[in-house]
Amino acid sequence: SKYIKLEDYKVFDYEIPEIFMDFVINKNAVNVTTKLKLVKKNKNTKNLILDGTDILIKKLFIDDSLIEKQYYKQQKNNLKIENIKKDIFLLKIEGIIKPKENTSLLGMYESNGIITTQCEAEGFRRISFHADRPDILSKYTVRIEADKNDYPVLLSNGNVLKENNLTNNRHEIIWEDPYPKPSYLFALVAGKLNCVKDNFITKSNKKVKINIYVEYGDEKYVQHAISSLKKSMKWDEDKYNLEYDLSLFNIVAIRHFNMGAMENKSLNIFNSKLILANSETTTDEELERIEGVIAHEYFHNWTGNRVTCRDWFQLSLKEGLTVFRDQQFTADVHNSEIKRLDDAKFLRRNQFREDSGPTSHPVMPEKYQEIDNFYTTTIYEKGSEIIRMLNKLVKDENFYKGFSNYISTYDGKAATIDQFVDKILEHNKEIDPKKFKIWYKQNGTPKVKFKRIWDQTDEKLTIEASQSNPIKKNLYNDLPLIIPINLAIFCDENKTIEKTVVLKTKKQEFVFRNIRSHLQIPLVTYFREFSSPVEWESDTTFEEKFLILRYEKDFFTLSNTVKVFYKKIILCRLDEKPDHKIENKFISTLISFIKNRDINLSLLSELLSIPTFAEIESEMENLDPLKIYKTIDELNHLFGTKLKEELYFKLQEIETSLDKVWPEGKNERKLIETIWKLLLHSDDEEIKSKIINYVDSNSMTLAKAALNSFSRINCPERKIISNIFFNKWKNNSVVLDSWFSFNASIEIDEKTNSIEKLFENTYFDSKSPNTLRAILNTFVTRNSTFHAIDGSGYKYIAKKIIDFDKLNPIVISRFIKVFSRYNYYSEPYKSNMLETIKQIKKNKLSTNTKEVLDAIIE
Ligand code: HT7
Ligand code: ZN
Repeated sequence: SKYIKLEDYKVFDYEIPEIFMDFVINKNAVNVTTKLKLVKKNKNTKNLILDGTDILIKKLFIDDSLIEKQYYKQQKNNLKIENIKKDIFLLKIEGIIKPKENTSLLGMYESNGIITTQCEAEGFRRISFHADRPDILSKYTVRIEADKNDYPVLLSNGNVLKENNLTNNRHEIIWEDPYPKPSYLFALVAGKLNCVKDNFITKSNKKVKINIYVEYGDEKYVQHAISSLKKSMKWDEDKYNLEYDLSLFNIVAIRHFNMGAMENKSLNIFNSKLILANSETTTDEELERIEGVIAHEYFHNWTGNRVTCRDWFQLSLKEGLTVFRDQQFTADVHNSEIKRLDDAKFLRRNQFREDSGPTSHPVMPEKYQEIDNFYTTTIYEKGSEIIRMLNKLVKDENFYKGFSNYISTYDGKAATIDQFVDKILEHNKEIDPKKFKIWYKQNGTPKVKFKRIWDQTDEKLTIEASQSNPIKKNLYNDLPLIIPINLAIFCDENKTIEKTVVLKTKKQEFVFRNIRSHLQIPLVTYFREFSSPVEWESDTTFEEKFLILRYEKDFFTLSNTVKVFYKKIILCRLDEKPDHKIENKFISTLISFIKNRDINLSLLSELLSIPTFAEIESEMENLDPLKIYKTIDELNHLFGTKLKEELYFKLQEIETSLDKVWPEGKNERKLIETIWKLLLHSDDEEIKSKIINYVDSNSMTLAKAALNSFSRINCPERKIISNIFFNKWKNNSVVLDSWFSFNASIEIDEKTNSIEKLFENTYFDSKSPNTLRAILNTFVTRNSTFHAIDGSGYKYIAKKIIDFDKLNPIVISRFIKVFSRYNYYSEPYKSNMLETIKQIKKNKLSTNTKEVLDAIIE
């Protein structure tokens, strides 16, 4: 079968305790000589099959004797050696690879003259032959040799053992990594890079050298990355008692990179946009994200590297856990309530969308074709939510004890999700590990229903809860999950009872006694702090929801309730039946939020933000996209007009804080973006001239806020500010991507495809996934011409998909999910989309993209 299945897992026939690699970098190719120390474990085999793709074999040796050609067979993706008599031997493979010809950004490739590697998940096999699976852990020694002018910097994992000058202006360096690691954590970088140095003293007083390598000229942008790294190192010591284990930590910034970053042992490689940052070039949100990703990759040193995954079905063991840790970190160093709100929003918008569509899968999938397609928000963010629930269920003391136990038990080994959960639940009597693990096997978003039964005389409130899963195909989906529910019972304005209850069966009753309430029926809010990754339904009326907006303090619940109102208002308008009563009352509530001087301004910005098309799209059925865009524009206009006075007042109040240095002033800057957008949509000319001045601001947050607030405002000023931004930033490729994105959002008219000229722009770099994503993702989520009624937008994007899939399958197989909800669209959009998908399918596509397409139309 074309699927790799979890149930087929078998240990490999050999162990590879040591690897010696020799890289000779020449002009057009790299000679790679690998010596694998092989120890046979399966006495019944005489064969050895290693993975390997696009490697030219020059010679093979076993213990220095040449293997004649008839004893080995090279196929497209592997190498088979037969009749091996020895149990322990050294296999030497001399191969040649061509990084300059590699556009996939996997294995070894070149980016702006710099040679770099990306081995996760299965890229190592494009560098050398290997079992290339995460349960083979080896000690690596690596020699790199290259021309001194072209490649002055030569990096790999671990410590430098030796450095020498050679003849012909060449040099060599030998790296040794003392910690056994799987092949996906191997890395090599060679090129002209400048190094910014710093250091960190660990809690046991060890000095760790920090070196950040960037292209010449970019040195001035690395201070944020350095301070983020040092914060992360300290936090991991304080929170998890985990100390860095080597005396050198390198980070390299690379322009052409498929994902955010990679946690290679002691040599993290980052997409430049996640290293090069300061408040002049980077928004507040990006600064926080960069800090979070640097932390994430650093935290992998223990959760992923020292304890790794047995197989790729366990991917969430390292990714879910490390996301959980980076979310905790950001919550600790910034505002935990806002962070929770942001994480819940992200999950609901992205993971719920994925889980209700054709590519829905469990956090521990049962099968896959291309593992690269499984670096999903389900594995990462839902994986993190599951660990958050575990933490909540066993409480902090047990959680951290279990965690430490997990680390010490599996240090230097490859582990499974089962083993992790067992360690956390080891000393717990209330939670059955077997039942909890169902979270990893179900797909789809579980749904919980609540009903209140109020007995005023007995002062007894009963809450009936039931759970179900909308997806029936997966047999595990019929089993009940263990669901922690944070709830609040509001008896009146001043009396609130907060509780965590645990739903363990399909139906359950929770009884609360001695409830004295003046309300007709006590008001209950569920899943406060978004305590479980589920959807829910309750008997709360809209009248009561207005009360929630008065009584609640929990940021998530407030923002969720506001979202319910926006959705209701949008739905009524889509039905051509605007509910003016609710609209007016809701607007009055928003006014009281604006007038509340104590409210967190980031939260206020959240409450005042009308949902975007992408948010609505992920939650609706029978979608009419053009109508949705129109309704959202109308609402921005209406709310901007009705809230004008209060918004102007708030604007004045916060303007003095705009110049503060991040993280100071970030809430004010976030709010100003929301206010600008609303006011601009209310046809306010005064605000227009005010905003334009900020496009040139020395705060990128304000500059981009100014630029983006014009995205859907068709006026001559839009072109002017776009030009100002372009001319200022055209030589900074990281910043310029925002300009590409802004322009991809602009609708000229319903027929004109405004974005083709972006691909023709001299500054467009077709090899840069960042730019490609900036244009494509924005066009499909923020530009309604994508949904042109004649299907031309879909056809246009189809062509881009086919072209770019040849260059970079990882980027395209992710992007193609834009068509995954075609079934939720109304006609003619649905048929147009389906037709487009079928047309795309007729082309020769990468296996990555094909697997996703097959899921979309079975
Ligand atoms: N662990 C890293 C994943 C990753 C990746 C996966 C497939 C292809 C390219 C990739 N680059 C990085 C990043 C992380 O989650 O930390
Ligand atoms: Zn990760």
